[in-house]
Amino acid sequence: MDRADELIGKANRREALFGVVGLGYVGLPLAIELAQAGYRVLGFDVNERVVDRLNSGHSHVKDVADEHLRGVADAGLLEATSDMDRLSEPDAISICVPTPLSKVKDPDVSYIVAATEAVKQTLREGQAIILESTTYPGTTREILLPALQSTGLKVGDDFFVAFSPERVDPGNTIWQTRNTPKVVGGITEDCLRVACALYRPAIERLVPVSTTEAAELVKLLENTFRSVNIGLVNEMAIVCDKLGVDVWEVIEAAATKPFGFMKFLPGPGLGGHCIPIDPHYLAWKMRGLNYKTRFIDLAGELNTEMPHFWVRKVSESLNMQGRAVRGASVLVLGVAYKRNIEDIRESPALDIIRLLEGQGARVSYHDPHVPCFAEDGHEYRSVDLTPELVAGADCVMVVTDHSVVDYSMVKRTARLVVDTRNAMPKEA
Ligand code: SAJ
Repeated sequence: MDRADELIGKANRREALFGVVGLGYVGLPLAIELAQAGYRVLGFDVNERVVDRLNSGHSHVKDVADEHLRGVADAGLLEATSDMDRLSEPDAISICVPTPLSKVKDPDVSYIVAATEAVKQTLREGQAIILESTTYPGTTREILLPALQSTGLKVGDDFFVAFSPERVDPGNTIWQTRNTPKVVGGITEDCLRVACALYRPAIERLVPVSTTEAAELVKLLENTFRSVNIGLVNEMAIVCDKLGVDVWEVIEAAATKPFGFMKFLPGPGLGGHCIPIDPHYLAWKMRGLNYKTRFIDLAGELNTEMPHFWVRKVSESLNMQGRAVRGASVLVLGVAYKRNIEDIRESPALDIIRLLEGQGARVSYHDPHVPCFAEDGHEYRSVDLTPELVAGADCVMVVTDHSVVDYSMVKRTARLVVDTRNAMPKEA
């Protein structure tokens, strides 16, 4: 029996030990699903505090409840470690590490390189390595494969390599790791077969594709699709503003078309750790091939323009009331990058606050999910939302439309509202 069939047999009998490198919002839910499917799972993270807390039954990931963690840990199916020498133990290793952008918006694959180096040190016959981090097409074949083959072991025979993009949507209670279809691409046929057999017990639907590049591109297409369509409706917001038309009315009416249209909403810009970042991985790769990905670049320009557009709206609106931005008190409602979450990564609210302060405004914020944050060396603390506070502001700016905020009170009380999310009630 060849090694592929051996490993597939182990997967079918749940005898394979499954490693997960990176226990964040992607790796930890995956580790839990694998354990709940019956695998013994060994989680790896460089953060010893995270490892200790996990081993004592405390989850640092909002989407993973402590009881789920304790359930599999008490059954002896999940252990966490920061000892990378133990990477020789798992039969399968999923790598779920961050892929941010560098300061100059180039891909930062340093976490992938570090994880690959760690796996390479202990690579042995019979192991399957699956990269899940969102990255540019070619990463698996150009970074993981050479490093692992430098051990002298042969891919597709001695060990197996695949790419399977993570599709975790933090806070989504409907689509979770188990029921979100999972795309898988292998370096060889046997690599694909092995990776699918390993995931099958934990994932309801697998979507095999022909290469790792195809699998890498699937994720980038998904998120570039969003960035471009959000850029389109943001441009529509600017167009409608110049024409004196309500862009929200136009979009809601367009969305009644039962076919051939998909609703996206304009906003203050593009935040989060996926959409503003992933498309630039593809743009960077294509620049190296002398091809300019114009949609990605244009969407990036438009989405980046939106904080400036909305700060100009504040300035124009204050001006209409005979007030300058300089010295004006502006209350920002919501700093998280999207509603009802606490994540402020890449949030356009940070750009808006920086621009307003740059023009001399006195900015405060209220966000029920973000009690405080630090930016540019400043400490910001969420203020309590009271009618007095709202009435005292020269301008209230809705940047993130959290559901719990009392927008009717804001509408009744505020002297001026600039609403980037159409959150304000229409009725008087
Ligand atoms: N945004 C708009 N208008 C829209 C939709 C989003 O301005 O119509 C803004 C949001 O306010 C936010 C940014 O875009 O600032 C990103 O929002 P998002 O809804 O895309 O949420 P993310 O960043 O959490 O994206 C994740 C992604 N999941 C993965 O990469 C696995 C994305 O692929 C999902 O489609 C998205 O969640 C989702 O659908 O919720």
